[in-house]
Amino acid sequence: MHSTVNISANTQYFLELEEKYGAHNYHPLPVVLERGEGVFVFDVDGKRYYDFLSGYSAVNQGHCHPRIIATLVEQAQKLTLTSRAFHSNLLGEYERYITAYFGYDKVLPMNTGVEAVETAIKLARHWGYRVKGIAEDRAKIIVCSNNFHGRTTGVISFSNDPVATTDFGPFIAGYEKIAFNDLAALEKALQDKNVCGFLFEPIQGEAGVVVPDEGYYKGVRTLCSEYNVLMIADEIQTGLARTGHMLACDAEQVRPDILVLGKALSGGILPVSAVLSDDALMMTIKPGEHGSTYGGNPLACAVAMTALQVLKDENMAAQADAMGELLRSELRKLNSPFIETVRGKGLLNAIVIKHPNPDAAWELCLALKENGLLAKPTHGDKIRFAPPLVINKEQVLECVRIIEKSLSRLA
Ligand code: IF1
Repeated sequence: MHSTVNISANTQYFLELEEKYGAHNYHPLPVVLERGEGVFVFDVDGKRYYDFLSGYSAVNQGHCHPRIIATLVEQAQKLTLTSRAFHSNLLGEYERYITAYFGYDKVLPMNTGVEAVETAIKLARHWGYRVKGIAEDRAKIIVCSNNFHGRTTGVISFSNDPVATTDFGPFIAGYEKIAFNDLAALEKALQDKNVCGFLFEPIQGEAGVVVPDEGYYKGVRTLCSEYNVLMIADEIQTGLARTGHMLACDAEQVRPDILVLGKALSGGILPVSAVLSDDALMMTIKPGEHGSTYGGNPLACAVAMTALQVLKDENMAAQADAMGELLRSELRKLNSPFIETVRGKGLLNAIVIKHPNPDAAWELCLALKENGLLAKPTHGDKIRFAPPLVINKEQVLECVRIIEKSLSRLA
């Protein structure tokens, strides 16, 4: 069942450059992309692919969305960076826009996702000491096993993935892991009065798109309120229309105390992340206690406003919901002996491959690539299917045909 991988000399040239000059901290598919448009990306030989990864959900709005690019170009010609030593005419506008959009008093702008997670942790600890009254250095944050929140030494301190942590210690104390989707475990952990926050992904992405039971978000909300602990939702991957709602927590009308956003906040154009909360929390942070050179830069502010507006104007949450339902039902109809599970919400989906060959998921992704669809395996046997939210019905059906054809290569 070996997929023949066609690699042109042109492609090979770029693969070798990266191999020779870049750190080997990734194992990408052998495809070299040079252009993107909507749901499609094009390689250096001009071959077109459906993008079923969307930059790990950063490109929800579709590649090179014309309105977002127009904003980028326009603002780039005016002003890109002031640092936070000075004000800009866009920061306040953006802050008003995004706080109204999500319904919070304040926002703290950062760049990458993991920086926003670090920010949320610092905010929760500050609140723990300055409002809740936890004794110095005793604050604790509850997290879930198999979490993925990024790759700083701080954030990997509470990872249980040996690949992410081995030989990167020593780690930071103050975290307790509980099972995901387990309200009893959460209530037990909340008995400790030093707990200031519960940090979780509404759907676990890296773990293989693990969707919790209905009622989990409501249960988390109730318990966090009852025990005076901050509910911290990392919606970096699940937010911004990806799961069929603007935020995954919206599915249960639940409002976290701290909302963490990234990825699609710029539509895949710049690293833009944000932490939102109300004054009681955010006002515990004083000048000099936190920040970032690029955080809240005018280019990011302009791009993020358009990226958010596009999500609403193009009804992307409803689109993700409808196309997700279609994709999952069509995949289930394939009745493939090699697909053990089809799961997900909206357009954040995964299949679990069942095959005697442990490399089957990788082989399938190579076959998908040959047939014009890009997806990447995770943890050996899972493949994420998360196209840009602008995908339409005919395209979903075409993609399912590509998947069906590629599955036949596993036989
Ligand atoms: C990579 C995974 C996805 C995230 C959540 C924070 C971050 C991420 C819920 C950090 C980042 C990425 C990073 C990317 C792979 C990817 C990923 F497979 F690793 F888990 F999407 F599912 N919180 N997720 O998912 O954001 O600092 O990267 O901007 O290559 O590491 P970042």
